[in-house]
Amino acid sequence: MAASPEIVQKARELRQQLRYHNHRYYVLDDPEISDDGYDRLFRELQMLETAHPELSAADSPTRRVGGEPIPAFVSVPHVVPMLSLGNVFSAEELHDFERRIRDRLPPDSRDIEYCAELKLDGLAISLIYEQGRFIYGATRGDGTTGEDISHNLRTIRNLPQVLDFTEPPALLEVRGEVLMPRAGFLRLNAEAAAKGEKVFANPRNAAAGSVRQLDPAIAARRPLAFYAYSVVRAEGVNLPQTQFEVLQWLKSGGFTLSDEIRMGSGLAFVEQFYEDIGQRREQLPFDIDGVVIKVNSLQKQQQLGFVSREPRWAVAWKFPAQRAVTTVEAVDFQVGRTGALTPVARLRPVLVGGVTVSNVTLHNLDEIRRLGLHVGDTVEVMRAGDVIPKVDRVVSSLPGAMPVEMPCQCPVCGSAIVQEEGGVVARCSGDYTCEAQVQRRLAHFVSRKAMDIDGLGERWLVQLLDAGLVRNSADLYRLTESALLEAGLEGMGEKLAANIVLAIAKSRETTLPRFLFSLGIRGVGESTALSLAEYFGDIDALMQADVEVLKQVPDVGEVSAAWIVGYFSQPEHRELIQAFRDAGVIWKPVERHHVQPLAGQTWVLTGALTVFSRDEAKVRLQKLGAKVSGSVSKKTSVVVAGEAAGSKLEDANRLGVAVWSEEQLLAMLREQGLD
Ligand code: 5U1
Repeated sequence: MAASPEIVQKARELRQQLRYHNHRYYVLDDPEISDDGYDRLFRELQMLETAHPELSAADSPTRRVGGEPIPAFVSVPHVVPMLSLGNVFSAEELHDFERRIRDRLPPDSRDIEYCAELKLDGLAISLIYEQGRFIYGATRGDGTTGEDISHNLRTIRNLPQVLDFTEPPALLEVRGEVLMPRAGFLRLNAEAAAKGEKVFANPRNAAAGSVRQLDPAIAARRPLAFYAYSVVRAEGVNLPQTQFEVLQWLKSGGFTLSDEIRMGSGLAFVEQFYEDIGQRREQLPFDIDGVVIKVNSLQKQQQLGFVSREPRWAVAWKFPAQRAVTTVEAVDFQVGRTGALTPVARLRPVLVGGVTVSNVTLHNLDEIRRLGLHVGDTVEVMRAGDVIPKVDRVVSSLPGAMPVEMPCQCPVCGSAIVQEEGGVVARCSGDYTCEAQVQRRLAHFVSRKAMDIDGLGERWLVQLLDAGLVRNSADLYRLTESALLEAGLEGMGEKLAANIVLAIAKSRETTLPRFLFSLGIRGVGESTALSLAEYFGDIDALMQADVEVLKQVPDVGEVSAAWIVGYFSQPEHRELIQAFRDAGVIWKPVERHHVQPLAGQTWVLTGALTVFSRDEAKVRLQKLGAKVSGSVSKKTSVVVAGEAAGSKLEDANRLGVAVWSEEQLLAMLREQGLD
């Protein structure tokens, strides 16, 4: 039976009430009704929607409990790249920022109006709406491609599923931050601790961990909130002319904004905002790590444009690093996947900016010498925003404090330690007999940029190794659900086992660059793996290459060429590659640039580029056969001069070398299909 107008109205009211109480609970952490009261409203709406399915709107709060788990994350390209923000750390640097803006704007527009916002310490995401309906949302990823996390975003209570505009834009792309308000984070951690589960280090990690779940039911239980901060695409609507007004427009469409958004002219206004927020930072409902200052006029923003993947018209003014003093109780040595030993200071636990810090990496012996650090020293630890905490300085040493010595034997396997690279790097010689190296290699193999096997964290890898189910990465492809279940691994269940086996199976079809990177060959990072794949086209040719041939590959020098040859000359590595093939690991043919229109040419990149970083432009030029050099000579074919190009541009002009703008470079790359 169709719902009567009264029932339709009742359902609408219930939805509005539930949205309001969600906002009070999850965003403001200031609930007005009891949990029971909320449940009653929720059940009443659920009953109406069950009796009258036509009432069950896609944006109903009853839909926010999480749907089916997804099998894996899907990559989505960002039509407008997700850029990062430049940082300033002082009023002087802020003045430099404004000076750079003034130099680029016409003299009649010198009085700059700013929109001042909070720098939220969450996870940047992008949301797409069509005709006012939420279609999908993605993480930032590398700025060009992110991951579709729509299934989790649909569970966030204050993220609008349907926009409140009477005439919604045909297309709208909104950017903002997913975060976990502090109160919800403390509650979540208290519940986890009571159950003996792992707690999150800080709200940012908790938010990031929640939206990167395959199962949306998990995100639905986490107190997440979304705060919008910009519109990057809007079709079928006339946007207001300023950032401040755009934000108010977003609010009218149903998005949550922080209450701390101000508009004003001149740097005195900005400095006042920074001081004010800095003083009230602890009272805000969520963590922030600074303020964001944006030129308010969208027209001026357009005039100013971008440089080195950062807008010229906006900057983050970060709060100073937070500091605390504690003592070094011990210095241990961790063994990495290539055997390198990293000293780690074990500290008396101390709170630094809301996070308990008890271990910090000391990187290498040089760093220990630079700090003059001993066991037992009192040290100052600092942490800036999401930056990993570090020991900043030694405050005092006790007389006779123990100097830190590099061990002679591996702390894990007992093999001899060898000193390399001028005594800075110490390495365990145990190789495959060292459990730590084997475990770290496996962790690298499954990691996102390598074979991207989701759900196989260190917790499982340790257990798989301990149970003897795997000895190397190829063994992963022999794992079965029954083997995982029968091995009695702690916390393993049928669903998890099925997910792990599925994720491993999915990774079988990969690309050659990913596969080469996943092998963990010394000197073969992501970009070298790509260069090797493109140069050789298949792994057999690479395995046969000698040092001289390898040196021809862009990015490969004498030392890494020797490491690559060394790797493939070991029989166990050749057997490993065969084991992958036997297990059905395959890669698509590599798109090789057979036609190398720039072969024989030498290019120089100088100044800042706006669309690609210099490294990205370099890889593309190399694909087209060019050699990319750091200095200009008569033999240079082209100098690409970006923003603020200096002496190299002068050299090019003096020597009569062709000078290209970034636009010319982009047009050429576009023609070659490399944009
Ligand atoms: N409030 C705010 N945070 N935030 C972060 N605005 C803002 N804008 C950003 C970022 C990364 O970027 C655009 C200006 C590019």
